[in-house]
Amino acid sequence: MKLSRRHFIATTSAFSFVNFGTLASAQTVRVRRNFDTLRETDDDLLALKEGITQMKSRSSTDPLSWETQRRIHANWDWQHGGWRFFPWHRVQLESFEQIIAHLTGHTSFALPYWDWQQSRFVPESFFDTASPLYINGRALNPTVDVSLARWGRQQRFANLALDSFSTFVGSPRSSGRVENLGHNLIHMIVGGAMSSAENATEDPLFFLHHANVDRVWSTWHNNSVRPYPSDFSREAISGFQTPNGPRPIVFAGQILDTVSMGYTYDNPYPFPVFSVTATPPEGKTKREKISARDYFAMAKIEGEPTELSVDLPQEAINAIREDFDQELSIEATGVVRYGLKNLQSRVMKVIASAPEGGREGLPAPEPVVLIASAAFFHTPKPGHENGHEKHHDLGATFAFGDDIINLIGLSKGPITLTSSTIPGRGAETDTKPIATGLEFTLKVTRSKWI
Ligand SMILES: [Cu+2]
Repeated sequence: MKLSRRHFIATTSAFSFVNFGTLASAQTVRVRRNFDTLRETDDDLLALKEGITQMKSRSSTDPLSWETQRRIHANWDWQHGGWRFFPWHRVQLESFEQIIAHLTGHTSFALPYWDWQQSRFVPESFFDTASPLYINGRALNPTVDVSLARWGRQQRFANLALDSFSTFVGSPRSSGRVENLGHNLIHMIVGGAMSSAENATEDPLFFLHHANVDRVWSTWHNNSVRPYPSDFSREAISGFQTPNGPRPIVFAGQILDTVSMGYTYDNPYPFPVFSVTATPPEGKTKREKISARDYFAMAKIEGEPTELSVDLPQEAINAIREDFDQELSIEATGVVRYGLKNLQSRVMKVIASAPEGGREGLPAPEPVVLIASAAFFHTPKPGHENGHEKHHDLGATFAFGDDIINLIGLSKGPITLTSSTIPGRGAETDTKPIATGLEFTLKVTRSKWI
């Protein structure tokens, strides 16, 4: 296995790491494979089942037990709702792999992944009640198509291959698209233990789901060089158990490439990529940027609202309506936030709409859904709501671009972003969570064909 240049950059960045602890050397790269391609007699599948059985038979206080896995994940360490999501779970899965390898003697064990983008259905063997992969209480059954969580259905969800760091990974305290749209929705659709952060790892499917999430990150990372903020690289991940005892601290910057953790994937994640290149007019070949302007706006909060609204800046809208052709492009990143109280089993949603309707007597254009993110978080323990690290709300990052130019161009009056929450299965319907933030940064770029 040849080390890529990226790998070299990633592991030799500006700050120094304490040590590489148990990180594997590049000579022993294991391959994580698609669960659907495994046969019943494959070593990885046999070891997975055998290892889970052994972990379950260990006492709950044993560091290598199944219950210890649950406790580690239940412990709030900002592993959800922010950019620690990817590195935290990467270390979690690799520690889990070490335990399975140790307990079963299958030292090259690589965790299979469940590709919910292509497979769409949970593999049948997870519903065999005699299998260690089974758990009672899931909401879905083998016939439920999880395509609801697929990104390929809408262009907005499918530009992941082009997404910036903040859109894809998120910020320290707001989740990115992969967590919102891929990860959270699958947790909710699978249901049962999977629907809460406290119990999720009790379902063996958790590990295969997260292996696919990890594969998505790996694919995005390998697609092109993307700068990671240095604060992200310095995120310290700890709290895991390995066969050799507690795992030493790992920094996110050390594990940007899976090879540094000793594994890779059989195939990259199949990003759906839409071509959005406009056709140039006769005789022109490319667009030249003339100017770009940034706008920032945030919703005013009064009292305890359950919905928030904020308008796109009128100046930006006017510019787009005047030049409703190919000369403008827009790009925006925003964050929506809600208090945790009553948020369980709800979906945070932001829509863009034109409340005054269509221009020149046209019907009002359809509102555009900018995000619909299932809330997946850790419930604060009673009495710990005001702990030193308060996590009283949950934020999700959303993005929009040229896809709402039609909404702007075909309507009159303001364009309003509105946040709300919609109840999912098992949600309280008479008590709504409190909105704590809605804001965005918008860049309008003017260009001409040359
Ligand atoms: Cu998790």
